[in-house]
Amino acid sequence: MSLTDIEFFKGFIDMCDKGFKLGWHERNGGNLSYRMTDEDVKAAKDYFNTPSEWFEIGTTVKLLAGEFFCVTGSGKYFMNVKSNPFDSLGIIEIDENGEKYRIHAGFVNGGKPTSELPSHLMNHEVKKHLTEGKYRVIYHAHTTNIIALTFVLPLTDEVFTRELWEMATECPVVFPDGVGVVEWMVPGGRDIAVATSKLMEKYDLAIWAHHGMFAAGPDFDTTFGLMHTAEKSAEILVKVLSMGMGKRQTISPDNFRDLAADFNVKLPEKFLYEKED
Ligand code: 2HA
Ligand code: ZN
Repeated sequence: MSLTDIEFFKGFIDMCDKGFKLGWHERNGGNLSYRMTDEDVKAAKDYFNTPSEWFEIGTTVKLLAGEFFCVTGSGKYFMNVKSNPFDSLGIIEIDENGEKYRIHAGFVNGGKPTSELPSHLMNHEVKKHLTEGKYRVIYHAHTTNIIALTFVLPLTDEVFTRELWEMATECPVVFPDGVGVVEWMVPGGRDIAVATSKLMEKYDLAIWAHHGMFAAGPDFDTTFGLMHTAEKSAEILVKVLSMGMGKRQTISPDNFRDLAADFNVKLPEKFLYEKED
């Protein structure tokens, strides 16, 4: 037996591999974190090493004190997660003040958690609070078509949400709250983490202009599916725009209202604005 026989660890590796195969993780691009359940910790504990010293997170996440996370490593490649998980991934524990972490497993060659750890943990903190502990996964990917769109569309929640919704009927059902947008910022630090976690109070998806996307969800499949759905929609929009003729027809605000009624979802009216031709 090893960590790789435990369900959450298998699911984590599998998700990294799926993202890599879709082309979202060039080199060391992207990162993933999972907030472990008590059962996960119990099962994984047998394979823990002597813990490392405590390191600063770079922000405070009081609500996550004492929690354990599985996270991808800084500078590690998603391409290698499946073949070399213990080099690419690690399990960390947050201290009692929510300010430091220590490593219990993985990162066998002296690695450390993703450079985006502050964003991951601040997003986890928001989602843990708002979903009463239901959400456990935060995923950052360099989704090609979403990134391309951040060069041509206005960087507003309203425009990105509406355009993505229009490109695939399932989108308003999959992300009825919409998607938030952070204008370009230096990655890896607390400022971008604060901006992203603010958006996570309203949405499960946040776009980082000219960089990628963050998705949040209760489990691996739902979170990956959300990223995949938004990126697929962005791909359709890139194709539509590339044809150079504009849209001849599309899904109208009233169509969305009908869909919302039938599918029992609430679509905020701020995304159903009238457009000028
Ligand atoms: O881990 O994706 O945003 C590399 C990145 C930084
Ligand atoms: Zn990135």
